[in-house]
Amino acid sequence: MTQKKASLDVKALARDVRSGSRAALARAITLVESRRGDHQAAARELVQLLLPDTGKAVRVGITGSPGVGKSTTIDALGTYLIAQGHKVAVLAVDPSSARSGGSILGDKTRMAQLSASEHAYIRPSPSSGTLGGVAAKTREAMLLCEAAGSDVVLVETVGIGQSETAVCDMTDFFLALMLPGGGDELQGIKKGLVELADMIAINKADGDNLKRANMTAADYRGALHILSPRSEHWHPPVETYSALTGNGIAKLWQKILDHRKAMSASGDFAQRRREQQVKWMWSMLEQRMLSRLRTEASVRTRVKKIEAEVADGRVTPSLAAEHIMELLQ
Ligand SMILES: Nc1nc2c(ncn2[C@@H]2O[C@H](COP(=O)(O)OP(=O)(O)O)[C@@H](O)[C@H]2O)c(=O)[nH]1
Ligand SMILES: [Mg+2]
Repeated sequence: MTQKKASLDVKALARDVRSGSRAALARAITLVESRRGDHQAAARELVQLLLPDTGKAVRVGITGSPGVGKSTTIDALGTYLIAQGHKVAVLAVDPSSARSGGSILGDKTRMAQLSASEHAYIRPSPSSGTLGGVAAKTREAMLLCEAAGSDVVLVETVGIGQSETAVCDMTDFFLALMLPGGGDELQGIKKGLVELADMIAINKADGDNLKRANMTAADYRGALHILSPRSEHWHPPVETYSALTGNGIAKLWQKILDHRKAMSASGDFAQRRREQQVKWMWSMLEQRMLSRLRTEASVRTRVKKIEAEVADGRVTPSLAAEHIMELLQ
């Protein structure tokens, strides 16, 4: 067997991922992240093979401005969960990581405990450019982690609108972290973040911050009161905690479990997952179509020509769109 063939033995890779091999999981995610056409085809086959082994994890999205304590929280929560016998995967969606030269998860010193554990798997954001691309790869990485045995997946994102929506669309529970006081307590409301959140947690409720954290929590409770909740079966709670001392971490997890129970009982849980799957399909389709138009040499040349005709006013944009659709058939 040639080297190339061996490296694309998808069935063997699927088996190794299923067995819980970290090395296999890392290789599988690298395959999913690859832009090579043959790799992408193999990755699709791999994820399809592993699909029956996915879906059982608790998927939690975590957002918050830089410095709010996301990494510290993931370290504390992840460590707590591992002590309870869970296997935790940590992923990230950070489309800016290619430009900034480092993912939000790059700073592993803030996750020292967790990264030392054999029951945690931490993977930085893919740095492939567009948000759609990064999100798609993170979703597939999440499925691979589940197939490898992770029963909790934490997906971190930067506090930027579109990335937040993307992470919300791939998780069961969306957690928004905030700081005590400081005047930014209503930021999340202006940005519409609060509408996405299944819980608001005020971090750094320790030392001198304790009182301010409680006041901030009260402000959020008041604000949430006037917003209509996403589900009639769940009213997002506002909690305070400290990632540094670990105070309140167990309570956060309990809320996540309460939410899962309430959503499962009402049928909202299954409905959210179904909607996410379909949304995901459309976003993949959109991406593949755009990617064909932009990268497939023969198509690209003709698209460029049509584009020039539109620019010159020789062809109407709608007729041009029609011609481009024909190219895709
Ligand atoms: N006092 C206090 N500081 C915290 C807490 N959580 C995080 N920090 C500090 O806040 C800073 C930013 O934390 P980090 O986890 O890197 O934030 P991220 O940018 O959201 O990932 C670090 O100096 C942390 O030590 C907390 O619960 N209490
Ligand atoms: Mg961080």
